[in-house]
Amino acid sequence: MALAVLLMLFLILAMSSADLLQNPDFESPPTNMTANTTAPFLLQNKYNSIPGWSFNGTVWYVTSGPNTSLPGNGHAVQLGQDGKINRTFKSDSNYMNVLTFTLAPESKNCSNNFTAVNVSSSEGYKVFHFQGRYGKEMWESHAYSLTSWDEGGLNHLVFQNTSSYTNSTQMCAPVVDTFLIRKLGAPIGYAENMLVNGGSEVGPAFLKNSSEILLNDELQSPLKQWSVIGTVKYIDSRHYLVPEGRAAIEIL
Ligand SMILES: *[C@@H]1O[C@H](CO)[C@@H](O)[C@H](O)[C@H]1NC(C)=O
Ligand SMILES: *[C@@H]1O[C@H](CO)[C@@H](O)[C@H](O)[C@H]1NC(C)=O
Ligand SMILES: *[C@@H]1O[C@H](CO)[C@@H](O)[C@H](O)[C@H]1NC(C)=O
Ligand SMILES: *[C@@H]1O[C@H](CO)[C@@H](O)[C@H](O)[C@H]1NC(C)=O
Ligand SMILES: *[C@@H]1O[C@H](CO)[C@@H](O)[C@H](O)[C@H]1NC(C)=O
Ligand SMILES: *[C@@H]1O[C@H](CO)[C@@H](O)[C@H](O)[C@H]1NC(C)=O
Ligand SMILES: *[C@@H]1O[C@H](CO)[C@@H](O)[C@H](O)[C@H]1NC(C)=O
Ligand SMILES: *[C@@H]1O[C@H](CO)[C@@H](O)[C@H](O)[C@H]1NC(C)=O
Ligand SMILES: *[C@@H]1O[C@H](CO)[C@@H](O)[C@H](O)[C@H]1NC(C)=O
Ligand SMILES: *[C@@H]1O[C@H](CO)[C@@H](O)[C@H](O)[C@H]1NC(C)=O
Ligand SMILES: *[C@@H]1O[C@H](CO)[C@@H](O)[C@H](O)[C@H]1NC(C)=O
Ligand SMILES: [Ca+2]
Repeated sequence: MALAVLLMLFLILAMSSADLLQNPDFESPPTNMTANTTAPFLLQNKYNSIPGWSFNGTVWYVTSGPNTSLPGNGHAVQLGQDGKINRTFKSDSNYMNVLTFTLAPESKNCSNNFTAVNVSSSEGYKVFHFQGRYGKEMWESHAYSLTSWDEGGLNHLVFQNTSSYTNSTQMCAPVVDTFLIRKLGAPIGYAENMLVNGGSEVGPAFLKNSSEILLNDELQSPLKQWSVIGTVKYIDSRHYLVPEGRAAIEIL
């Protein structure tokens, strides 16, 4: 019995390597950007590229400031007209991969639903909106589950601007940052709880600076074994009082 418990713990530890991506947070600046260059900095194909990423359309390299709030004091990219960024990573077929990323509006004027990014992968896509009413920050963490991949285990992730331009006084191009991939192992069931992943421990990685991730409307949610109807917050025990373990769900 004790051995079985230890094995389960080992699985949980083995899965939590959170940085499978190179330059996941855009802190390695674009080539051809000197110390003198001021952000926002328009990226142009072939003159400058962001290590680890490809891009197309209008993409800006931005710095956290009064207009754009980011997790930490860092940098991010903003997807303008037809703007998209993409990258490839190798999935480990023994695990389900879950992506956590942050989404921010261009300015405070863009709160409700104007800011949207389409995240696509080998298996489909999902459009994420900045909801702007569940937290104190001007950015939100979202999660996307990756359950399949191409031959060779490759997953192609694409993030593109799908903000609809409904208000000409508002520029609502999405700002994205901080991509974490977490490999989810087998969920744990406790002897006294027949519900697999009943403790909701097996879910997306939290950002270093943030303790909540928004999950909405998904049959196969990033929270292993759970479907989500409506919007819920996945919260971390470091900043919230959770009944048990590492994480919990707050129904909104
Ligand atoms: C920064 O700009 C100044 C003046 O424009 C220039 O003299 C200097 O060489 C530049 N430094 C770098 C690192 O590009
Ligand atoms: C840097 O970008 C400018 C255009 O913005 C281009 O003329 C120049 O060749 C680029 N330099 C390098 C090293 O790519
Ligand atoms: C950028 O997008 C355009 C239009 O979709 C396409 O024709 C072009 O090949 C793309 N460029 C790259 C480098 O992917
Ligand atoms: C913030 O936004 C205002 C209005 O769009 C603009 O005038 C100002 O230059 C921006 N500031 C920075 C630091 O980007
Ligand atoms: C995130 O953490 C860094 C240092 O780890 C801190 O400087 C920054 O203010 C934090 N940002 C937020 C939004 O909490
Ligand atoms: C992307 O963002 C810009 C705002 O800068 C907007 O004009 C445009 O309609 C958005 N959508 C697409 C699909 O490019
Ligand atoms: C981005 O997508 C283009 C077109 O599909 C591809 O050629 C390129 O290798 C991709 N970039 C990365 C970093 O995966
Ligand atoms: C936000 O909207 C207000 C009022 O419409 C305007 O004065 C301000 O410049 C806008 N800010 C930005 C960053 O666009
Ligand atoms: C934003 O979108 C959600 C889901 O589509 C909807 O329930 C909500 O009412 C929208 N909020 C606003 C302010 O439009
Ligand atoms: C999202 O992106 C995928 C892949 O490019 C595309 O097939 C799909 O139509 C897009 N959906 C929306 C709503 O933009
Ligand atoms: C556009 O945004 C401004 C500033 O938030 C607001 O005053 C105005 O009513 C909006 N217009 C439309 C058509 O939504
Ligand atoms: Ca960053």
